[in-house]
Amino acid sequence: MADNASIPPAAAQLPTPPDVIRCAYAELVVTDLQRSRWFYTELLGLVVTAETEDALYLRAFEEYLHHSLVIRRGPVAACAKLAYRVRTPRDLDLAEEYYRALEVPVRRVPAGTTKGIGEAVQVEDPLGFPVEFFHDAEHVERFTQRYDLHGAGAISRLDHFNVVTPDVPAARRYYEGLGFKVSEDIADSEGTVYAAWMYRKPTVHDVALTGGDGPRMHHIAFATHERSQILHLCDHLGAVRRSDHIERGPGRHGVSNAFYLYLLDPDGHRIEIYTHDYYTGDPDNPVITWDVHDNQRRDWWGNPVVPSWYANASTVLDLDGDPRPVVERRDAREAEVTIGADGFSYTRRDEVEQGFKVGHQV
Ligand code: 4SX
Ligand code: FE2
Repeated sequence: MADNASIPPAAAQLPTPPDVIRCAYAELVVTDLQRSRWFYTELLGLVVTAETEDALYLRAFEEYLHHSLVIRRGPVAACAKLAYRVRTPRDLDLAEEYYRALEVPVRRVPAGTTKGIGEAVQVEDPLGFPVEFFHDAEHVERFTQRYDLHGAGAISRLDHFNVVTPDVPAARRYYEGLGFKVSEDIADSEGTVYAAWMYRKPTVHDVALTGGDGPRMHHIAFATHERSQILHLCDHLGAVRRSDHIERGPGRHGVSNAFYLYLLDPDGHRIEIYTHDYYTGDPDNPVITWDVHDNQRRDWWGNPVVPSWYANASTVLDLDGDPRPVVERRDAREAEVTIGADGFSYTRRDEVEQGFKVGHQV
């Protein structure tokens, strides 16, 4: 068999992709900057690197690039950008050529177009997301050992993006073309794929693909060092009677094995706090495929996923700042096949195979 037998012809004809290091920052549009300031700086404890009349540039305690999150005031809540860092300045040329070959909108912007970020290539990716590639960024103080500043819920760094897209296998092929590898996915025995987790840095993911109407942004995830920091965030929210910001968890994921919590910011943007996934950096890292009916896939303890987690996600903007229309998912939806009258899930597959009626109805 030829070496490239598994490469789809379209990908084989594309130029060399840029060398993506990792997911690096996101930009969210919020409708009330002061309300969001409380959530991101007082509750989550993110550090303010810079502030303008209409935007906050935030980083976590171990980050030394200018920001990992921009919160910008705007008329409608949305995700304005998902940014990846590339290895060298030359990778910006590769990014430009790559996306021109994909025939999607591409724009090269000078340094400083986003505060603290060098020259960049902005694209509307084939999945419809506003994506930026950059190499240079302003360095700021890394607060790793500023324990005097870390609260009990200290967040260390950005971990991943999660995007909603109708056709997960097509999105997976697009990201594989860009050099990402799959760590885990969720499928059924008929071959429908419901979600996939993909990485460049050696963790479970930089981006997760969630099957649904898209393009929409499902969540942005930040990492802590300890589970206790996630539990503290829950206690903090309870103490200020803002527990309604908690959407799902805390819990242990099946996929990724990470300990998690999903919060909703004041505009409903979903933020995950995540810790303790595993190393994936060897070239033969095994892919884990979960059965969509396995009731421990999304929560290792079998707790049900709340319907809003499947249903809701943030609008994304195009490069002109206009909301992107959404394309409907045509394949089966995970919530339908696992929840309610038409759905089922099990805890012990062998008992299901033997025909016992032990399926866990959630
Ligand atoms: O819900 S899942 O256990 O599938 C999951 C969701 C695993 C890892 C994640 O980062 C996530 O958002
Ligand atoms: Fe996540």
